[in-house]
Amino acid sequence: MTTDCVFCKIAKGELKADLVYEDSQVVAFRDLNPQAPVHILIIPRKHIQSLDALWDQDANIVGRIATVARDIARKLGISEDGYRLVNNCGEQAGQTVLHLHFHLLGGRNLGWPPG
Ligand code: DGP
Repeated sequence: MTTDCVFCKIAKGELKADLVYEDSQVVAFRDLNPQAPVHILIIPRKHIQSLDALWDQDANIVGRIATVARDIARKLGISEDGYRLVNNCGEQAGQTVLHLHFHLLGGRNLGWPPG
């Protein structure tokens, strides 16, 4: 954990968030600034700065995040209509929080390509 990381604080319960799922590896919570009717952030508990900073030995966490996203999508009723799982990696991609996270977006038509 890095002491000034907001997502580490959420994972540790030190900062309030609207949690939708948690287990020993992963935490999922509603985005503070939702871009769709369903907008969930899914993060590893472990502090990993970005996808680019992911070590091969931690790669299983991305698979775990994908299966958690699938289950949350089903639970929140967006899996039939469709949803998007997005990672912003680095400054030009729009990453603002330097703790690996995937956005689960759904509940509306999502444009392509993204901006
Ligand atoms: P990104 O641009 O990919 O780094 O997305 C970061 C997202 O994190 C952004 O959509 C807003 C959200 N966010 C930032 N701080 C907080 C927070 O303290 N709580 C919650 N729930 N979401 C946050």
